[in-house]
Amino acid sequence: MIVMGILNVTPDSFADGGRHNDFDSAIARGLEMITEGVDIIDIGGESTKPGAERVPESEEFDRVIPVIKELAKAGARISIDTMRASTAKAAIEAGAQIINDVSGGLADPAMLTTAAQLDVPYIAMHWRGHSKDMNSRAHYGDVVKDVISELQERVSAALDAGIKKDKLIIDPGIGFAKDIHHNWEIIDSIDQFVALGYPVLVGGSRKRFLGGDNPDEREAATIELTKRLSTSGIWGVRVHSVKPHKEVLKA
Ligand code: PMM
Repeated sequence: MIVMGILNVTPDSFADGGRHNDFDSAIARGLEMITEGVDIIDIGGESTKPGAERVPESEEFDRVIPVIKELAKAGARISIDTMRASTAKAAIEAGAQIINDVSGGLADPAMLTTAAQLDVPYIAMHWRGHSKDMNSRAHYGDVVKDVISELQERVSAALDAGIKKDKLIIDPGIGFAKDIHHNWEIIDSIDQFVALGYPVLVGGSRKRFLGGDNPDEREAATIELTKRLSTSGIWGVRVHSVKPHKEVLKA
């Protein structure tokens, strides 16, 4: 199972603040993840936390592209966490190899065709709308069935746009338009997502459903989650801390 390390290049991600510091801190953390044995570094410039406002395209671009260039030079395998086709294209040209689109092609009508043209792996996550008001969309009949059926629609759209079947990765979108119970039901039924026949990525790291008021308090639960998922047949986990997850997977 692969470990995807999260590198959010957003002003609130690093304690010091300020553009130059963000760049330096991001590179330092990226290099650290490489020494920790990360398989993929997921670089994003737009927060998708519940309630988050959108970041202008130029701002997103300025945050991620220099970091991608630098870490690609260091030999990292990089995914670009973006909902924008333009950012995805620039990121791939700068050295990223995978597109991670939390909207599964819904946020930008050009995304799926762009991913098909670039011919790189494309991660399609289950998504019901932008973070600003996504919690109001957390209504399901049967959450597992509904999320699978909505993901299957995104898979069909991706294939129709020309993305090759062997380039598609799916993600149930833990925490995106889902309450605590929805998230746990999905984790409990993750085999049904694996059964769809595509590699499955799970991004539960430090999210609210793991309990605790502070994301840092959720680290132990995140590691337990990885342990539990390690026998589920999923392809990978998207996590903040790399080393403990690598260790759990080796054990
Ligand atoms: N979660 C976040 C951002 N990007 N990408 C994928 N594929 N799956 C996720 O669950 C996911 C993601 C938000 O989490 P963060 O704010 O901790 O990065």
